[in-house]
Amino acid sequence: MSTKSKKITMHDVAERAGVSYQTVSRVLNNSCNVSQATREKIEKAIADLKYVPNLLAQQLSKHERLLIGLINVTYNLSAPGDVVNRVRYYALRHNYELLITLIEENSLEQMEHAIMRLKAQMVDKLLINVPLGNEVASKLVRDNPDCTLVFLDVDPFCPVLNVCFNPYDGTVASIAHLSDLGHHKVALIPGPENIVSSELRHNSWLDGLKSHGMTSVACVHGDWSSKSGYDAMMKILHETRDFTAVLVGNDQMALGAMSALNVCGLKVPQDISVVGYDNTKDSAYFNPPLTTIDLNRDLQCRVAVDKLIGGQADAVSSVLPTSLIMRHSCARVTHDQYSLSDMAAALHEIARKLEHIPSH
Ligand code: IPT
Repeated sequence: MSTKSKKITMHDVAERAGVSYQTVSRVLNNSCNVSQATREKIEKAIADLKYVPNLLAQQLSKHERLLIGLINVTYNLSAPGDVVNRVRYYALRHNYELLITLIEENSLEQMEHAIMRLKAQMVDKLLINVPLGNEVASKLVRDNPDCTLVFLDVDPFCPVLNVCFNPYDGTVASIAHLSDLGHHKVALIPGPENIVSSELRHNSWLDGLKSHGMTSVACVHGDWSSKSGYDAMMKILHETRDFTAVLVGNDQMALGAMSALNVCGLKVPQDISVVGYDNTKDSAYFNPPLTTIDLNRDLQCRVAVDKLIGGQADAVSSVLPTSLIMRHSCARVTHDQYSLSDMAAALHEIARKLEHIPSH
């Protein structure tokens, strides 16, 4: 025997309140031709019976779909999880429900499948927080003219409608900061290869280092996770110790990198300075609190949801700035941090200058 009780319908509510089915329907649709007394009777019947209105049926009858679809990479990383929470918050503020589809791998096939599943649930407004190259993103837009697609993880200058960050502002500020503190040689731990945001951050480091006359002495990619940051830092330390700072592609990898430095007896920031990327909430509580690049994800999600439900008037991409947040993981270079080769070069330079001083 089934233990499930019978599903309560609008007919049950009407019977309990002693009104017609149409009157219940008018109350559920917020129509104004119902007296206050009748409305209260119906609301009481709904509460007594614990009736749950069928949102989908209501929306279908009004030919409106208050649904946003979000296709997200699996959120065991902190930034994608943050996006889900914030998109949900802004969707609900506009009375939209959120349907989430997670994908494991950013392939065209998985994307097409995810879009199809959401379309099958009558969703025609989609946010896509999956790293995609220009070609795949443009193909998805071409193949889905019946949907509005807003992308959160593509090149900000890609021709599809997107709300993305320009990593250059933050990077330039972080490299200028390290240069002011006397750093010349750095190690790099970028995110995964062939991922747009990771490559943009990496390229912006290389440009920034070049313009400040600094050099990258080692580079090992991670996969955004703390473990990969730890492994990459260990690998770098086995190759060389001829650097005074590390630029890391996100805060989670920076956490792992700081742990590896610590295990190897190097103190942050006295021996090695570290800069992260993301300004995730936790980074303020790392030991030491992490200097990082802020991506205003709240703004990104608010603007993206507005664009998605705002219609054609808002159909222009927004490039959001990134900025440096200075905490305590960077310090001025001291002389005992110089490597033997740096010291030899400095002595050589002093000797050269002394040779030119006329003797009396
Ligand atoms: C990007 C994060 O900065 C990074 O830490 C990682 O979580 C990655 O997402 C996962 O895809 S943010 C992205 C919108 C550029």
